[in-house]
Amino acid sequence: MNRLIAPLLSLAALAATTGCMSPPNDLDLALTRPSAENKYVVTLQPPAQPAAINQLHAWQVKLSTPAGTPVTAARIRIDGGMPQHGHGLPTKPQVTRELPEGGYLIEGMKFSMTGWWEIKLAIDGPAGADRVTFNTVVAERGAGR
Ligand SMILES: [Cu+2]
Repeated sequence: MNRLIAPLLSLAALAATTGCMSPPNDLDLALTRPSAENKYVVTLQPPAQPAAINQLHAWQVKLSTPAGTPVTAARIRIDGGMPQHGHGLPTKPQVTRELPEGGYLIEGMKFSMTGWWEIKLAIDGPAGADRVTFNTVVAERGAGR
């Protein structure tokens, strides 16, 4: 193992425990990901306009098998929060409608502050239960990203 890694890791740990909580630089913001056990491929679709802080917004999920076949009639529970702050989502978003082609509408999403949020989906479908976590960075409105 490289001898440089240990000091670098402790520096990173120090940075994580001191006040400034900017999101990690290597945060994976991919919106299409395999689920943890590779049972599904999940695409998360943010609202077309980035939502303002403390405003409700709707997201969409597309669910398919690893081979690309749309997965319908799955149950999806939504959880999440801010790992750097130790709190969850301020609301309880839910899938309110199934859309064509393995799509699902999530309503009731809200971000109460800027920064790094995790969006966690627990999926129960034909291939069994699995889960996936997405990262999203909420910026001040108009600040980009
Ligand atoms: Cu927070």
